Amino acid sequence: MNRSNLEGGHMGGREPKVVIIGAGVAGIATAATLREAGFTDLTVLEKGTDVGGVWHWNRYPGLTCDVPSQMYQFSFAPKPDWSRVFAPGEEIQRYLRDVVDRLDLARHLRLGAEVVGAEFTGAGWRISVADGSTLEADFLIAATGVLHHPFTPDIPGLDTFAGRVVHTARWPEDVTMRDRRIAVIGTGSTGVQIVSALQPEASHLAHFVRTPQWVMWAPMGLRQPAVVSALLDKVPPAAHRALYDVLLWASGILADITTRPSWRRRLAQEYARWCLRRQVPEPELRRRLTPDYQPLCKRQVLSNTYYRAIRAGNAELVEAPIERVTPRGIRTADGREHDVDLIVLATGFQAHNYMRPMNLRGRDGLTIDEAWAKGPRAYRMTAIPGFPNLFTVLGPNSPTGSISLQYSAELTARYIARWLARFRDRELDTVEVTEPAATRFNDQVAAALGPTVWNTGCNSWYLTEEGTVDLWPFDRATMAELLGEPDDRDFLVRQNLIPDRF
Ligand code: N01
Repeated sequence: MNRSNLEGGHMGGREPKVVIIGAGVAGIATAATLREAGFTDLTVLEKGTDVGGVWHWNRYPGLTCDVPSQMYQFSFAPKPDWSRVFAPGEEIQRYLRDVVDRLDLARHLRLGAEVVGAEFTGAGWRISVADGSTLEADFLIAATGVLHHPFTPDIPGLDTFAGRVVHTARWPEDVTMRDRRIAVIGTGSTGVQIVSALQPEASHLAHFVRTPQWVMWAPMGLRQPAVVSALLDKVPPAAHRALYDVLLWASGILADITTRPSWRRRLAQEYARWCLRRQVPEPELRRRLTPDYQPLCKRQVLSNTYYRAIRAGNAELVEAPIERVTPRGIRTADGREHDVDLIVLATGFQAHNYMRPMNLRGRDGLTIDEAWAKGPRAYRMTAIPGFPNLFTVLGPNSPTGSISLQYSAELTARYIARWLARFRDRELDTVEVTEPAATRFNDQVAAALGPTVWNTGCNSWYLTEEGTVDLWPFDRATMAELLGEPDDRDFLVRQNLIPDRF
């Protein structure tokens, strides 16, 4: 297939019917990219009441993106006037909504449509929605995200608590924080942000930290200067693109320091240690806040407020293991009772579920649970043996810790568009990655994960239940190469299954 097939002009072609599941960053990137490539028969099914995915569901106080805003946007939809260098969650959700409206993607969108099942029919997909409706599609694209299913820990007695228990990813509007005794459990990016936000209001805040985190200082509250917004507003699209490319290139530093050991990694790690020394002068508290694993091993937490918050007079760090929740609060293994009015679970997500618990059945009735019995895996993040005409965007091994998500999603969508173009040109009816190709890719990933910092002995949400790191261990150039022109040798490409519809 040549590139021109991709770029519209499909005289006499057969338009593929495409269903995309999810209208978060991945789903919006996919819909926009496919539209740009000339595909029009798209339906985006989103279970939420609005677009945005994680940015729609997460509304907890203090929610801020820890990726600079100028990087946390689509290449095709630059926003010149972000309010801050690190944008608040609400502004990102508004941006995503705005992109959908501006690009007229809303006409493809069905909100409140939760996909409960999808079955490969031999030539395409039959998709079942919770409201009882079904859709037929030639291709199914799962853009269901990573930080999707909140994780609620199985703490004994949690259901006996007399006050309120709130998960950060399902924050209710009517919760009172002022002058309350608040317990926050968990110290990932979310826990650190919400402790900083709630501490000034709470009468007392107890932060339950099972494993301390390295917290790097970054100017999270810094406003984007008006002059920058004005300048960006005036630059032509080509200049925006150039700026985006420069930022992408600069962000390669993150892939570099995380994927292989070097003096650059050591320097970044030394910075994390320095931040702790500098911001926590009290030796005893500093000792308690010092992790026993390398900085960058878990998803790095950035904050300019956490250490100040935890040192405040009304805040307390609790490292004693939680024994149980009682009607009055939390009892720890050292026998202490912590009386609280509100328990906040900042305990993260079941990050490796992807499209599960949806009932997904591929060729010969193979379920996704069977296919992933040994953990989630996909060829180049996007294709799964046994699941023809199905692709994932930001699927297994996506770079949630090193490369721009938007970039990765757009690149994957362009890769998928190449297959769709071949369907349109009647070069294929179904396409399925082979088992050996997927195994080969997974072996390459496993070997490349060896020297990554994520593999240096910490427990993090990057690890699957099987203990493997579910991340992209290569650099961006490798990603661009692997998601360039599809390699037919890795696929079963079948033709003449579908009678002409036109
Ligand atoms: O979740 P996490 P998160 N008892 O999995 C603890 C993104 N994000 O929501 O380390 C006690 O990192 C657990 O303890 P331990 C970002 O990618 C982005 O904070 O397992 N504690 C840990 O401390 C981030 O990495 C932004 O010992 C329990 C915490 O819960 C990802 O979301 C903002 C426990 C979970 O931390 C997830 O972050 C916010 C138990 N039984 C989040 N069970 C941006 O700015 C779990 N924990 C883009």
